[in-house]
Amino acid sequence: MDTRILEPEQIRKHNEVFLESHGSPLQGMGSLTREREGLIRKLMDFQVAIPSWALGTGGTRFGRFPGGGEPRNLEEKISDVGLLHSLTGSADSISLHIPWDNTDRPGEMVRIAATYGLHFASVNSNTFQDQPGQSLSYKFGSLQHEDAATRAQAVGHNLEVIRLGRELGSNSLTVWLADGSSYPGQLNFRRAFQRSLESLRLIYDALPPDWKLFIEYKAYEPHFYSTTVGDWGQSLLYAKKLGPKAFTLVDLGHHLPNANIEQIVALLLMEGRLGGFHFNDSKYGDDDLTVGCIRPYQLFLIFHELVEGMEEREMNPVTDLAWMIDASHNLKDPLEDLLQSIEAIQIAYAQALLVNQEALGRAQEMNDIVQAQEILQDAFRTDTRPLVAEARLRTEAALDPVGLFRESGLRGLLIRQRGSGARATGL
Ligand SMILES: [Mn+2]
Repeated sequence: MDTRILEPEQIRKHNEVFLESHGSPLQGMGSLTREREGLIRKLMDFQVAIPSWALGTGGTRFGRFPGGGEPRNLEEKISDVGLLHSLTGSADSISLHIPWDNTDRPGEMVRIAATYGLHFASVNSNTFQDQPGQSLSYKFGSLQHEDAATRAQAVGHNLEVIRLGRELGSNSLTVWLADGSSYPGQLNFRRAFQRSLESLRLIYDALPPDWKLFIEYKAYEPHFYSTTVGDWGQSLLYAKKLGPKAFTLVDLGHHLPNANIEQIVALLLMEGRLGGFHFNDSKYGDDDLTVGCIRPYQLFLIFHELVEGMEEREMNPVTDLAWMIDASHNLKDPLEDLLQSIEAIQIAYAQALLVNQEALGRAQEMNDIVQAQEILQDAFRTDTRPLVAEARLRTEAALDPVGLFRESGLRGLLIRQRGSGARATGL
């Protein structure tokens, strides 16, 4: 196990120097109203799960350019998320992908995670690639496969993931299926759906009572003609047929271009079937770029629907939805990329909390479109970074996480500890 590579004392020193040169993050924002105090409290409470597969360099089908010092095993992945959590105060859990993160020492992993203040978020199954020694292939699908034995193998894997997840203290299973077809005529859509539903029902029935099943949809890729859970409608259909523990998971990059994701989110929340999120950003497809790097306004509009919809349903924003990042870093340092994503999520959340819901409701009743836009954009154009920084200061995290990561030479340290050729397991 890694020794802790960032001591609390280093963060305190960094914050002192920051405060000396920049002053309080809230300087210039006027006096703190009660509302803003409440908002800072909400930001302090808000936590995002870090995916284990995003701690190393991703790649494309054309190449991979790792930067060194990647976590070589689960302990080192936990250590990396611990580092992100101490820098931001907002990353208190890690989402595992099985079998990439398989462990025969789950109890020990729980203890190690706890030393960083972490727990295990949703566990992900993997039936989109064949593993060494696997008897039947998923080339033509897993839960939808024509062959009953292949379906049974895929179901069995999911049950195994639930079993491990229980030992890790997780309480949800995320299923993303690559199942689909690349050519017209390859598949009978209805039969593929029904076979998938039957398989999912076996998995659903094995869920512990307090668990949730997240059904993640994706429009295309790896298949290019049809996907068996292709959009939110299909995911919702599965969820409704399965029962109250099944939910739709929205990955921001899994839509066709220009889809109105905020409207999807609003309706799923209304139906009580929004389970959680995979945050990322994209220009064209499932680009898995840093959250908020391309469409920050869309991210804000999504958070606006979330905040409004969660209030309407009296939901707890910290516990009732699973907030996760799903990203792949081909160019940036994975940890710096994740720090930027966490910040972008907090900024958008804070902006959404600033929306004057009452005034917006009145403008909508009056068909005052101009005023509605004024209200939304007034919140979106508010610089919430000082509020987010203040929340970090109060949780003893770093005022400037990327700055501290760089000035402490943390990547260099990781490379010295783990080697320049260290390669994360997973994608
Ligand atoms: Mn995803």
